[in-house]
Amino acid sequence: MTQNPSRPELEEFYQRIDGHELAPLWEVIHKLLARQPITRAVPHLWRYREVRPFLLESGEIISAKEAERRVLILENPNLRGEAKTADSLYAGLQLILPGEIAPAHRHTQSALRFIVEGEGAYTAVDGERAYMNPGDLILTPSWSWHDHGHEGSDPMVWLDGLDIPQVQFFGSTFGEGYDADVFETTLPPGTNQARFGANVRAVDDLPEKPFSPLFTYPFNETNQALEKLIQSREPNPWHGYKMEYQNPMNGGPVMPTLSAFLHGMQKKFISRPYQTTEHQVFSVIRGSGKTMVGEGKDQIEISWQPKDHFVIPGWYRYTHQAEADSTLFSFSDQGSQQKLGIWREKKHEI
Ligand code: 1HN
Repeated sequence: MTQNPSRPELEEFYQRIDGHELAPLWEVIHKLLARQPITRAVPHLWRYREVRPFLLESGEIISAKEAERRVLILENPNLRGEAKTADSLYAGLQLILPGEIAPAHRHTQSALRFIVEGEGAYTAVDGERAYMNPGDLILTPSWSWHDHGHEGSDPMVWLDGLDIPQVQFFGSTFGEGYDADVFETTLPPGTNQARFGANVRAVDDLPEKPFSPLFTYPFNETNQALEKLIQSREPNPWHGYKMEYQNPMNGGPVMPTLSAFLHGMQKKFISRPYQTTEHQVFSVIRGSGKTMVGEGKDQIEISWQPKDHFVIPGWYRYTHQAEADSTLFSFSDQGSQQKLGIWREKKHEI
């Protein structure tokens, strides 16, 4: 038996096993046991003042119905062509114009919408419309029927967050269209909010699915919760004020694969450096600031304004610096990673 084999000996062996669909682990094991998580995505900022004109132009080129969904994907610079914003997350900005509809369909991917501008459009989830306003969060869990319509008078834009790469990983990507463009309305608007958003529950409504049964989280409520939190205590050194949108059934993330958060940072707040294995996409609601991502010569500065969007891939060290009183929304795969037991964070002291 030969120990310390020469390269040609190894290559000759690899060639012989190659035809049998076998490969040597020892050539790749270092990549599988990397000292740091290897994300393919890189941090990136999409400035709304640059994206918005293209979004409006897309409205002249194609209708929402023809497009199925008229969306510009926020595609990670290092994952072009893959419809990914981070390794595990998809994000896009969707435009709907007055009078348009986006037809009913359902799919295995779960989605959330965070409203960026406009009013008068609705998302219908399993037969109930949720009329949307800026800052509202709307959920369309896996396999729920959903369509969008717009009864207002100005363009409406929202951020779509989906778990597309996660579902793709399992090879479970599929969906179907509905026979009609619009799913029948069976419940009046506000029913879901009243039934599941008031901290009371019908005694025979036990959790059936691992999704929040509440599909609308209006900004006037979540923002008030954040404001009251800010008035009631000191900020968390790493997060400022950070609240998670919860599934009222169990206090957990809104959907198994997607977690959603609201962040408040007061003027001049600087967060201590933080790392987490989850991937995060941010939507700026108000204020302005900088997020420094990475370390040393690789550090990049993400300078954000309202309606800007940015991504921080997993394990990048970052710190937020608020220049004005600021409110941000984010979504991530935290819940998904926690269920798999792989989520970690590192809180740096300075
Ligand atoms: C989808 O259903 C929507 O319903 C948006 O608005 C984006 C991206 C990929 C697959 C399905 C929507 C989507 C999507």
